[in-house]
Amino acid sequence: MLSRRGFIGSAAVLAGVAGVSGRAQAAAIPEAPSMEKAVMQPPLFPSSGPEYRPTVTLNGWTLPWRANGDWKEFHLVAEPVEREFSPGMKAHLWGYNGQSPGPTIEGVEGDKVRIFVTNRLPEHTTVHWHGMILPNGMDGVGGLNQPHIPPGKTFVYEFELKHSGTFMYHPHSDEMVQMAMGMMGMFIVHPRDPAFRPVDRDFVFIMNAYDIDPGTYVPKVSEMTNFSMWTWNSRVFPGIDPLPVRLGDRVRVRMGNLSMTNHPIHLHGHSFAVSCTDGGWVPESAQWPETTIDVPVGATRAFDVLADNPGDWAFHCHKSHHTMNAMGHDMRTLIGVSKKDLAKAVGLLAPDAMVMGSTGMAMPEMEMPMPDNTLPMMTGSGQFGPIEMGGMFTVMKIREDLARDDYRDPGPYKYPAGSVAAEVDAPGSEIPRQSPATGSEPAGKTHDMKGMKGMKM
Ligand SMILES: [Cu+2]
Repeated sequence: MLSRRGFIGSAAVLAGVAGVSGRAQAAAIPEAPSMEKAVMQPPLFPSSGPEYRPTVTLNGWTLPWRANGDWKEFHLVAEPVEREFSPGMKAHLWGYNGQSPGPTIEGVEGDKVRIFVTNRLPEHTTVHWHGMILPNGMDGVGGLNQPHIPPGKTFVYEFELKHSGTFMYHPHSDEMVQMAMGMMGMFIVHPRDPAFRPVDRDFVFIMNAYDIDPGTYVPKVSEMTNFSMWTWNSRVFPGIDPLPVRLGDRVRVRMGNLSMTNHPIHLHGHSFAVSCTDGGWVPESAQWPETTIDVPVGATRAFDVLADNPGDWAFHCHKSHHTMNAMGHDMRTLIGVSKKDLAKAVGLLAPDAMVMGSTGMAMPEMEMPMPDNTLPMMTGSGQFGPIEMGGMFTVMKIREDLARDDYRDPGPYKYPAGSVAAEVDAPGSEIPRQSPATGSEPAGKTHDMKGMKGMKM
């Protein structure tokens, strides 16, 4: 829920604003709301100005603004925050207004925005508005375009939202550390014409990765490749909100990527088209059908999809290591190794060790004991058993009976009778195998198709 920090003192107003904007100098700084919960907040419908259909942010919220003359004023506070990745693990990060990532900023093409940035970090920072067409002195590269914002000070950015689209914000100041600590957010600019490619639901999230050792709380900021937590909005499955969607809705999903690698994001059961990048809207004549869209590092992608297929549809990064939580990447592959001999040999060296993984790593109904403050490598359960996922995974839940603008989790999908893959009576032991010696089919009985008796529910 929102809490109010109250107003920043007038000394900070004068110290931060002087020399940057004469127009803002006399005005009080708007209050900086803060978010305590890591749960998707309802869309923030505009109370004045041009109409638009607001976005919702997975496990996040939209930053409220106030009108001041013909300006929209926002207040970001850069500060240390505690973020729950998923129940059972919290991280000590840096973020904005109580959470990492920061709140989504929403405006409308043609708006004039004034964004106050207060620095409550132990070191200097700046904010860069990724993808925006703006005056050079508002671009936020510390040292190049502006002085860094010292700890305790407030700076103000003023620019016009020249074009609509899907943008981001992040520091351009000790960038490696500050982004590895979680400082980032999305910036959505709605078209001025509400009839331009309208959608019924508009979801937003940003991707990042963290390297946090089990039992610890602070990311290792110098890590470049070997991350343990692959997050959407600094959350991992099963802590990532589902995307509740009404059957027949036109849905837009907007994604930013400020991790150190690309993410091929895949939606099951549908075909979609990329509608927007951080460079602008993709002309309809240039779109092609996809089920996976690669989101490069330092880029945004939005896709539009007609939700015409009811059910619980997996929605995830297709790099399979990115749908895992903390795991050791130096594990040996034990598939096919006889566990009996191995267990005997390992037992001589380490009597308490447990040998596993010789038939794969699925762990039905079982999770290993763990140190404090970490998460199982794969976890989560659905109505049919363990889901065996982690990291960048959630579910788009398409339902006929959802109300417009209802974003509550509708629970598990009720499958029509006879529509779920199910076991058949088949003599599994008699399935013919390729002969390793000759490479040919063994002589004798072939698979008995008469054993199949149709699907059961
Ligand atoms: Cu990925």
